[in-house]
Order: sequence, then C-alpha cells, then structure tokens
Amino acid sequence: MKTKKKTLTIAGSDATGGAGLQADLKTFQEYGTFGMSAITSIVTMDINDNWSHTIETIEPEIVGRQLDTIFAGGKPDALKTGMLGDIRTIAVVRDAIERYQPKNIVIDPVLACKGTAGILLSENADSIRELLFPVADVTTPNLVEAGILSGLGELKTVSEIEKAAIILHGYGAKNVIIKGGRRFDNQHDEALDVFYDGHDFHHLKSPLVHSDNNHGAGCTFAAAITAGLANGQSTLDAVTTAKAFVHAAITNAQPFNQYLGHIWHGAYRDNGRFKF
Ligand code: PXL
Repeated sequence: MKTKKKTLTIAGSDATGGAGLQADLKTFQEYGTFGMSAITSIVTMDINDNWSHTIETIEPEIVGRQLDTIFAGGKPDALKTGMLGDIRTIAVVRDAIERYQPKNIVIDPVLACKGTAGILLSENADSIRELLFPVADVTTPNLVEAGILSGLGELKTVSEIEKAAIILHGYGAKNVIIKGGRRFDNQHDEALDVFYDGHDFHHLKSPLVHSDNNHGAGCTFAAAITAGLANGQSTLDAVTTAKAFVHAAITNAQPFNQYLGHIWHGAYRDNGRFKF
C-alpha cells in the first residue's frame, strides 16, 4: 500500500461532529490522508438557551505537548488551524511552527461559529493577524472574519472583498480565500468565494444550495484545502476541489435539530469523485 500523506488539524472539538476537528479528521480521511489532531478547546451548545455556545479552552501547554507528540513522528505534509480559543494557544502554535518548520500551513481564522449570531473570539483576531498570517500559505476567512481581520468592517461588494484580501495578504498570508458564500448581498443563486494569490484574483462560483443545513462547511473547506495540498495539489487546484467537496457535502446535508444540520463529509466520495 502506498504511504499515506499526513495531515494535522489544530482545532476545537465540536461535540455534534459536524464542524471543528471532527469535520477536519473526517475530511482528511475522505481525501485518503492520515489525519492527526491537537485539540485546543471543547465547544458545547445549549438546547435550552437558543443553542448558545460555550467554549472550554484546553491549557495552552497541553496543546504544545500534543504538537510535540505529533511532530515526534515527523512533519505532517500539511496542517490547518481552526478554533484556537486562547491567545496563549496562538503563541504556542506559532512557536511550534517555527521550531518544526512544517510546509503547507492553512490558517482558518475562526472567530465565530455558524449558528451563533455574534462573534465568539474577537480577542483572537490581533494574535492571528500578527502571529499566524506571516506563516500562512493559505488563509480561509469568511466574510465576517475577513471584515474584522482587515479592519474594513462589513464587506458588501466584490471590490470590498478584494480590498480585504489584499490587506490580509499584506499581513503575510501567501494566499487568501474569502468565503463569500450566500451571505453576500447581491449573490442570489451562486456561492462566491474570492481567491487572491498576491498577483491575481479568481472568483470561484458554485450553484447556491438552498439549505440551512450547512454546519461544518467552513471547517470542512479549510480541511479539504489542507488535504489537497498534502496530496500535492497546487493551491488553486486544492481550493477548487475543496469548493466542489463542500458543495457536495452541503447538497447531501442532514438536519441535526431545530438549530442546525450537518453537511455530509462523505458526499464527494459517494458521488465517485475521488479516485485513489
Ligand atoms: O464553524 C466554526 C467552528 C469551529 N470549531 C468548532 C466549532 C465551530 C462551530 O460550531 O464548534 C470546534
């Protein structure tokens, strides 16, 4: 059997299994890579309080030990970060990246969860910008995160999104993909993502899926890019495949409760789109 490429997620646990490190590991497996995880936080949701989220952070020192344990087996072929939760954890992650020098680093700058109205982790924004963007090969903010991280606030037009991408690239992220999706005002029948590699913009479109069952889409998108890079795809190819992977997953989503529904991480494979 061919040696599997190794992928790593440094992320929070979503107890429901749709987002967070669970989504990442499922996606890594779908891509035929060997997934590993360092857990940074545990997210729970309260059915009796409008599905409000609580984040329990893991001690940063324990995150560091998990990373040392993982890197003791060699460098993963690609890694991603998700919800980090504590600014001390962001520093621990940067330190590990400096010591181990892994390649193919995808920073998903999680500041909010779908299913929550507000921003959960705004205090993380400065640290992500200062410590993680300079080592990022790819960053994958959604519209809200891109607005906060760029300092531009609410992004309403394609040109504002492109401006935000240029600013985030200026902070050191080599490639920026801003997930506009359907939250984007004048997009009625397409999900639009804007990709910027420091030279060119690419507008990536997929047909809009009219479904509220999209929990886990953001994490899964970043995980799919990570696994694609591990497998040797170019950045643009990895992003394009990841978009198709997530589109299939949303199309085959299933309700979880009255608040959310989970995307199905196995849909792309079900559709026969992976050939290993
Ligand atoms: O979708 C953002 C997200 C990231 N990470 C974890 C989460 C969520 C949203 O619920 O639970 C662990």
